[in-house]
Amino acid sequence: VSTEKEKTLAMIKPDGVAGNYSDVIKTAIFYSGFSITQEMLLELNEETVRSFYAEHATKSFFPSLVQYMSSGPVLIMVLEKVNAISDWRNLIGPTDANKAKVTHPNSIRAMCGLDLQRNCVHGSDSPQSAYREITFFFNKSSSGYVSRHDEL
Ligand code: DGI
Repeated sequence: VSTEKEKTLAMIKPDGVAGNYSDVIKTAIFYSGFSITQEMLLELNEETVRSFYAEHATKSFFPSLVQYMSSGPVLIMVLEKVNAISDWRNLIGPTDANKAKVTHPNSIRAMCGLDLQRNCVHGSDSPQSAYREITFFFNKSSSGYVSRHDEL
């Protein structure tokens, strides 16, 4: 665990935005010590989702995932704090919201997720994916990345 501030990409997915969970999730974000350094609400088109989730392109659930993620507005945020990546993953809980309700009842996915696919929120899973995902949506220099991070 480093003492250096870290950034991660967080997203409130279409079911979370449509279910009016944005405010309670942002409250949880602030209570947990994160700053939100960038934020935008947008609707992802299918091509953007395919590119964002390219690592899952061969999975059987991919067409369904693409349809779901492009079904309504999402709230994309850059979160910053020490240990942001793993702390945000811990706060959102396991991928399957139904499992989260049993094993991690205080997690965000337990609170507002519906099932394995409609799990309400996204979080980067490593420094490499945080860098890829933040620069996928936001300008590199406005995200505060310096050249050193380009080597991740
Ligand atoms: O990093 P995570 O979002 O926790 O999980 P992931 O990277 O393995 O999968 C990305 C998203 O794809 C996940 O949030 C929901 C969806 N997904 C993953 N596995 C399945 C799935 N959707 C369906 N329908 N079925 C799956 O097995």
